[in-house]
Amino acid sequence: MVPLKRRKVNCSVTSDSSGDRTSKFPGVVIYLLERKMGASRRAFLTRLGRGKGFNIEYSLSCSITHIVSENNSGEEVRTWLNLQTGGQGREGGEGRTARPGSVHLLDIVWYTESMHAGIPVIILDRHRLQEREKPGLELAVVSVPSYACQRHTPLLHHNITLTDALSILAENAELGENEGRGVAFRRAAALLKSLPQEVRGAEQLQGLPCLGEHSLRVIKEVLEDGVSHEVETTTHSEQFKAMKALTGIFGVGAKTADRWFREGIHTPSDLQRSGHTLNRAQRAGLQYYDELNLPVTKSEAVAIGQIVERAVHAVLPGAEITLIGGFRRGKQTGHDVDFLITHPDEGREEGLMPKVVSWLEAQGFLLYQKTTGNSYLESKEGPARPASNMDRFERCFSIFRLSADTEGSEIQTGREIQKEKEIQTEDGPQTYSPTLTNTDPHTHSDSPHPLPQTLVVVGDHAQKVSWVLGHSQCSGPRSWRAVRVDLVVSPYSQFAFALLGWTGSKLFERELRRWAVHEKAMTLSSHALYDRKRTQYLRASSEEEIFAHLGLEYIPPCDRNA
Ligand code: 8GT
Ligand code: MN
Repeated sequence: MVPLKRRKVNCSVTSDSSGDRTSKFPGVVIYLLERKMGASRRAFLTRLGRGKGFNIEYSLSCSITHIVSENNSGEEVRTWLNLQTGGQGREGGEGRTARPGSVHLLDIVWYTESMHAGIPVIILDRHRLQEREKPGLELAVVSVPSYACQRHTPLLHHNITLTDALSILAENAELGENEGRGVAFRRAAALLKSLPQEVRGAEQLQGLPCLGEHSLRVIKEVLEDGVSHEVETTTHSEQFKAMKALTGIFGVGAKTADRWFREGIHTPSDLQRSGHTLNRAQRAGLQYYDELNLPVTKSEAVAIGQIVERAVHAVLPGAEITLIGGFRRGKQTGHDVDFLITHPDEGREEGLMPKVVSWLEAQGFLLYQKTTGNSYLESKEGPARPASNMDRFERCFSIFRLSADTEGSEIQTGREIQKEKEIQTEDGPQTYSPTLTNTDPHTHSDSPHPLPQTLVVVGDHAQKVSWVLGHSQCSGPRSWRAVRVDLVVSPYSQFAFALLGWTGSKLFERELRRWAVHEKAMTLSSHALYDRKRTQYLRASSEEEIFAHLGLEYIPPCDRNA
């Protein structure tokens, strides 16, 4: 409440004031709220009060000091007051309305006790209007830390409708290459994901960090109307739809998509017809467009993991393979599958990727791959290098060819697969030769060439796959699908940093780096942690140690879904 002395004294009174000069209690100007009280009771109580020397006004004015109501919650009275005062009330100036927040909002109990006592009684807590609790709406949120890396953010949370709305606006900002705006929406969404309960009213958000003006506006709109006008407009906009469709092509970023959009290309089919020269990644992206936009299931990820394990162990026994990215955070589906590979004898991992890729290619598992070498040199790059998402590990961006066993959903073991191959390949395993023509992105995927009946999983993918591009060449359900797979090789000494950096979520990682720089004067990357004050690298062999170096509580992967 604004202290009385700060309030203007000379504002005009518009009421039928009973003449406060005769009031026995200057400084106490009462307004009885008719809402729920009724006109006749209000008139009776007014007469009663005035008879006892109280100043009771019939109209709202800036001189009102006490608003008394019956059967209303504080929230209801504030809402009502806001409506009367055009949203914020005015103090002084035209001086016609009370200013919400600057008066005592009191229950009728205070009034009747004052009548009884013949003087305005001291205001106690029980006299103040209570906030009505909506069922199950106790606000358990006391304080929420402002960095997402300080919070537990589970996969399943309570505010899906709100976070979906904010995510669309974030995505739209990112597609428009407005990174700052995108991050602001992502931070707001991440905050909502970390709340222990559903937000049902904007008043619950008071005092929470990360909620900018724009995000709050969207949240309020969704809470009140069920939808946000801006979100609706965005999702229906041609540009947003086209940008999503075009960046959904593997190898196509926002810049390229925007250029194409301006040329009138809105869909992958438009692009295919346009005759644009595409790079190798984009050609593969276009060819497997529909499949790569189908979510990858956990069982498919596990199946791919088995293939990767076989490949890696075939060329470097003892190497360790870890499923990273969203699946490590507990997601049941993903847009790709990410693996981190290392070997306990540091140095043994060098040059591993080309060998793994050769093995996979020879077995017909790869539809596309691009390998980049390790370009990280700690001494040269570490401290000087800004915190960044991009790292320099030996890395392979690929598209796997995952076979589906339409008969069942059992994932076969390596030995079973080998056995199956022996049975199915007439000439036995020695002469077995996967059809490499299938790895050429120019050929269509349902090539009649014999394919290795290698793995694996499945379920109903074969039925679900209905790729638009090249559809005419498909003659029925296919026994395999294309899956985006990222392989990363890390030296053992950097493994914990790589694991932390590649587990995500992207926002969680960004927040970790922001925390490191701003709160700890440290630089964190997927390779190392550098302490700028002590001018030294901080070693770690586990994620727990990195959190400890950063002065953060350890957050397990399943709670990094910011
Ligand atoms: P998903 O289910 O959509 O695949 O979700 P995800 O698994 O969380 O996302 P992702 O795009 O596959 O990225 C996995 C994690 O690797 C992210 O947290 C990302 O920040 C991290 N990451 C790095 N370095 C790089 C990099 O150079 N490129 C990409 N794309 N991600 C990187 O640490
Ligand atoms: Mn991923």
